Amino acid sequence: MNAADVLPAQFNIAAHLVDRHVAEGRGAAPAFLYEDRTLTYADLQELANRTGNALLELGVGLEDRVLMICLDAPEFLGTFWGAIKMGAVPVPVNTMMRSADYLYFLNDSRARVAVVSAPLLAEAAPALVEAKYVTHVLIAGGSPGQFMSWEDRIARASAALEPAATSRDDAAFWLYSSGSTGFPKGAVHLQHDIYVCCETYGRQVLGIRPTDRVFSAAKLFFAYGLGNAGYFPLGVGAQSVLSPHRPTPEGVFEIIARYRPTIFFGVPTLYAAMLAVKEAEARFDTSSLRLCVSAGEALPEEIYTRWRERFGVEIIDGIGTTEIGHIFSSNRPGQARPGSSGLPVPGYELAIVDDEGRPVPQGEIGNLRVKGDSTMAYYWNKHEKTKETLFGPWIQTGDKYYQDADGYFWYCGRSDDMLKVGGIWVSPVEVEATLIKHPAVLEAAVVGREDTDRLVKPQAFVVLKEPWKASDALADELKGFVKDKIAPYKYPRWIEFTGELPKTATGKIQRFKLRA
Ligand code: 3UK
Repeated sequence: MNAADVLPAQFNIAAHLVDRHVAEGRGAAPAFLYEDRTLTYADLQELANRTGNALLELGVGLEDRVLMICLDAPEFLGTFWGAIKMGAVPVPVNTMMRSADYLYFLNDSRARVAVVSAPLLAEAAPALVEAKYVTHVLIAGGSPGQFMSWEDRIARASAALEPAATSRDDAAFWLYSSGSTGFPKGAVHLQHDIYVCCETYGRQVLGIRPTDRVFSAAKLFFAYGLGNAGYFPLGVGAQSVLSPHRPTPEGVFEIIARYRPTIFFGVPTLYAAMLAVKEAEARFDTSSLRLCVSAGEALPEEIYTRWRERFGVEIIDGIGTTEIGHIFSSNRPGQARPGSSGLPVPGYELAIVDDEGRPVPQGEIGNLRVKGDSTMAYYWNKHEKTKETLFGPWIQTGDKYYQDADGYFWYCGRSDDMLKVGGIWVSPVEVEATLIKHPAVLEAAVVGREDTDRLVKPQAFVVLKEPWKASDALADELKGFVKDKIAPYKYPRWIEFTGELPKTATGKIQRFKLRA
């Protein structure tokens, strides 16, 4: 699908996904269920308009970035759609990050305004104060401290806002994507990208319809969650359940039983944890579900099978990336090939190529390339990374894949050292760099190791300095040390003390030897 063939030159995705429903008479229909509140499509429009006007009053203009450190809560909806509607560029970031990460996002994006959920303020505050380009900070859902209250500002702003006359190819939003080395890269997405995801995966694989109610355990700041809970429902006028809380297995079952969604989105680690809840099928009513979806990392066949046996509903696994926006290859309901990433989503083409970019014969492993019109325009201020990633209309994902004789795509690992842990990127290099800050650690190497559910978690090999001695207590201390310094989900689940690390002649750690 090419947006240029189906969309007018002037196009604003917020007008399309929010205003259109109100204009067509669906203003009273529920859009979001949040805690005990229901936000109708008219409420959503008012929230976006007020937030858009509040941003305009603070001097935000066309193309200016607005950094969002937001929970899945009304401030996320108002800021994301309000900013896009007035032609600014919202940049939602991972809410589990640390102050140093937020400072990087603020300075790299040069955001003029930041919107922050109050529970995240303690971690974000030092970065908000230090950031070079931020002029105003809005705090939502609690005491604003030294900053401004988001609620106050939007209450005083006008409820009427005309959409900016953006082009279908204007920047609409960014999402940061981390790599094995270097800082995260801002993937610049255009006004038409969300439209393409809605019309391809949303309509043609999920078959999402107005009567659906979705719940995504993956939060809105992930590309996966943003599509699942943020824009697929808006594409067709359906409903979405939002929760600001960390998705624990029991908590997720409770939300499913209470709000009765028809589609549930999770990641393999969560499905495994939910399967470990004893007698869940008797304790929680999951009968509302017509479909479950998994992405972020490959779904082991065992989890697919056990879930279907216990809950009577299928999990369809699909692969997406932040750069492509959402899922571009997926299993189809009723035709899943468990363990595979399914077939190309209509609107996308997939190719498997060698290191020179030549197609490999069917059945051979190579580099996955994808062509589709939801792909980012480029990485912000990272020209070299952009050139390594984009090849005309094609993008190389960094994944190794092969295609079987029936056309199904099978994941075979990464071409870099990056790990997917609970569906979220972890760079071994960052964990190693943190470990060696501990006084006991001389050298460290981090690799992925499969747990009992066949899901990858970080494992660290550590060489100690004299006179430190290996012990369980020291291993626990090192795990705690990492959790304390960087985003906690990155900590090594196992620590192996060793005398030396395998290295190349030039001193580079040979992670593949440790994996073996
Ligand atoms: C890996 C998978 C095997 C793969 C995402 C759905 O995960 C998403 O985006 P990210 O940018 O990571 C992308 C990378 O994750 N991966 C994702 N899904 C699968 N590997 N099977 C899968 N089903 O390495 C890919 O390159 O965090 C997922 C929708 C939107 C997304 N952005």
